[in-house]
Formats: sequence, C-alpha cells, structure tokens
Amino acid sequence: MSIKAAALESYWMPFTANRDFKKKPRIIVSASGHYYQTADGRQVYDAFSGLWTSGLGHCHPKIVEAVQQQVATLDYAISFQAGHEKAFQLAAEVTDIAPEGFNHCFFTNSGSESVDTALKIALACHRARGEGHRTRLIGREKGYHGVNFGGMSVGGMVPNRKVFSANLLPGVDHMSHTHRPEHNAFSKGQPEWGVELADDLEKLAALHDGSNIAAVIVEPVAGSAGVFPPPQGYLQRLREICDQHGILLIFDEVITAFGRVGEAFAAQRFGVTPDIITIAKGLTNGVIPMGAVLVRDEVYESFMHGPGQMIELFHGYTYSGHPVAAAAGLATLGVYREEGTFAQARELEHHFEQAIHSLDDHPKVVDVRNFGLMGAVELESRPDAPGARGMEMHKTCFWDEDMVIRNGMDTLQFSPFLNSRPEDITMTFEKIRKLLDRID
Ligand code: PXG
Ligand code: PLP
Repeated sequence: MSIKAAALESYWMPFTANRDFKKKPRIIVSASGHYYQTADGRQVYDAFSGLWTSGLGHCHPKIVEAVQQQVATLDYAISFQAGHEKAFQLAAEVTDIAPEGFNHCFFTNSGSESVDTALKIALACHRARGEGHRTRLIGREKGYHGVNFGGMSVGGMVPNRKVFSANLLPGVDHMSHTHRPEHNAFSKGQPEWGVELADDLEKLAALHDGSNIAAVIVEPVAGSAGVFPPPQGYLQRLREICDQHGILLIFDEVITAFGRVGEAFAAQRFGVTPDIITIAKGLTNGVIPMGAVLVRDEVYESFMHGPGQMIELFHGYTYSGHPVAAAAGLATLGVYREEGTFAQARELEHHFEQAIHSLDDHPKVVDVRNFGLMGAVELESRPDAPGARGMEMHKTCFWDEDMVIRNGMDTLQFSPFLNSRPEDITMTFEKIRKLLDRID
C-alpha cells in the first residue's frame, strides 16, 4: 500500500521536519524482532529500539498474544470509581521490582503525562501534609520531561520551550546541566568530574529558602538531550540536599527503567532512592501506550486522610490502567522475568561501550558518551549548518545502510535492544564509521 499525496499532507508528524520528510518519506510497514520492513521492501536494522521503547524487539509473540486476547475479552473498563483485575496486577508487579518502599503506582498513557502527574502529586503531597508553601519546582538545563506544560516548564531543552516562554509554569528554577566536555569528553560511563554541579541545588535552596521548594526532577541519565550520565557522586549529593531541606526527589525514568541501565530501575543501579519515579516506554515494550508514576509509601500515605468517601487526588485519565495496555504490560514484565532481560542488558554493556568508543578517534567526532545501553556520538557541526551533518547521517543510514538511528541535531543516539546480538552492536558502529568517512 502506498500513501497518497493527500494523506501524506494530512498527517502533521510529531518532532519531524514535515516538508523535508514528505519529499521522500521513510515509511515502515511491519516489524519483527530486531528489524523493520520498509515500504520499498528492505529489512532495516533498528539501532534505536523504537524510540527507546522496544528493548525486547518488535512484535514479541507473547506480548502480541496477550494484547490480542485482551482486546477481544475486555476492550475498555471505566477507570474512575471502578477497575479491572489486570491494572491491579500490573501495579503489584511493577512495584515488586521497584526500589524498596515503592508500593503504589498511578497509571498514565505516556511519559509526558507521567511527568505532569508526578509534579501534581508532589505539590498536592506537601499541601496534604500542611506544607502548602512548598510550591517551587526545580528542573535542570538540557532536561527532557516530555511536552506537556509541567514537563516543558521543568525541562531544559531550549527549542521545546522558547515559543511558549511566557506561559510556562511560574516558580520554576533550573540547575546547571552536566555536559562538560572540557572536563569529561570521551568518558566511559559516569564522568569523574562534576559532583560539585549538584551544589546548584544547595544554592537554589539558599536563595529561595529550602522550605519553599516542593520537588526536584532529573533524569538519572539524561537521554533526549544527548545521553549525559551523572558525574560520580552527583545523584547521591542531590539526595542529601533534598533530605536536608525536605524536598521531594523525582527520578524521571521514562528511558532508564526496565533494563536500559542493566537493572529494573536506574535508582537501583546508582544506589540512590528518590521519592517519586516516572516511567513509560519499556513498561509495555512500546506495544501499547502506557506510563505510570510510582511513589514511596510516605507520599501515598500523606493523601490517605480525610472523609473516606472523598477522592484523595483529583487527577486521572480516561485511559489510566487501560485493559489492553495493562495486558501488554503484564506480558512484557513476564518476558523480562523469563528471559532475564535486565541481566542480559547488563552483560552487553561492556561490549557496547567498546564498540561505541571505537569512534573516539574519528576526526568528525567531538565526544562519545555511554551508560548502560544508552549511547551518544556527538559530531562536529558543519560551519553555519548546525544539525545538517546529523540529519544526513540519519537519512543515509536509513537509505544506504539499512539501519535506523536517531539524531538530535549533530548528536547521534543509540539505544540497542536489551537482547541484542553482540555482532549487531559491532556492525552498528562499523556502519557509522563507514558513513562518517563518506559524508561531508
Ligand atoms: N521523560 C523522559 C525522561 C523522556 O525521555 C518523556 C518524559 C516523555 O515521554 P512521552 O511518552 O510523552 O514521549 C521522555 C520521552 C529521543 C526521544 O530521541 C526521547 C523521548 C521521546 C522521543 C524521542 O531521545 N523521550
Ligand atoms: N477534554 C474533554 C472535553 C474531555 O471530556 C476529556 C475527558 O473526559 C479530556 C479532555 C481529557 O481526556 P483524557 O482523560 O483522555 O486525558
């Protein structure tokens, strides 16, 4: 089936250069395992696991079957003041593998919704505790927390914010980002330099008085902006400062949860326990949209007072805990358990690190960063054409090398499957080197 010109025009694509794309569309018709099949009949290797979503590979038979059965059994169940079994079961299974003390799970439909939900929970939690003066929110430069107003406000991706500058949430500050190539270029894993950057939080607490700050949100490993692993000791320091001032710490684990950093959660990998965790993507292996917010018992308990018939949190989505998404989530967690996926990912880390750092010496490469199975190769920008080289790499990779990679401007990003074959990881970076040699 080919897409008619009018239909191409009708679809306003997300985060896409629409006019450029529609001149020569890159269309995917099916997927299986580690490959997409394209409209022109090619098998294309997916070096980005969907959009960080599909760590188990595409169309995993167990997830497909669970979804097919569920949609024919219970397609939808009213989500407010009623429920269905699988949502409860999934909440129990997710909290089982979450850090200790996280025994409550609120469902959403995406990472963006998870972030806005988490910020609302943090504000409402303080208010429920009689600390309604805690209203300030702290994010970080270069942070990505989705595209809704809350997440955009605490986020630090300038192009995503600039058009909406006057209408972002009030009372938000940003800590400095941790991208310091002058100290840390070509670090393997966590950079050694930069723990002192966490003291930005202490400065903000001094400026505003810590008692006015509700929450701090960070990605444990920043993903979208180009993979910035936390400097050694940085997350521990943030936790200490939050404890000193009674600030809630939110880890946005939309990318890092479910094996991407070799554990169920980055919180476990780094040994730092936040108060609230946001997830999405790997929760259903990308098969059905679903996200969630996990909270520590103390946070949940703060709400469970007042008259028993009253709603404790005036928040929720039509599709919170959707039966088909919940079925996909249960099947996904089942596969993670049966296949030992998180340990499998952990075992691949070293090979991935070596493979991606094989590009360190390339003259067009200015930095290479990695943690777990997250990686970025930052290219030197062409003079006067920032982003052009990265975009050309993405397109040539797709058309000439039968491989999907992602670029954010001139930074190439890699999110290999959690169950990758080592030789495919090697192949990925051999192809990248070949293309870097070839293109301008
Ligand atoms: N928080 C984090 C940390 C994310 O990475 C979101 C929130 C928003 O999730 P939704 O489901 O609303 O998109 C994300 C999403 C990329 C890329 O190329 C990253 C994301 C989405 C699309 C592309 O790095 N992250
Ligand atoms: N807008 C209108 C008019 C609605 O009725 C609803 C939900 O009932 C929403 C937005 C929110 O939609 P959702 O619950 O899917 O986020």
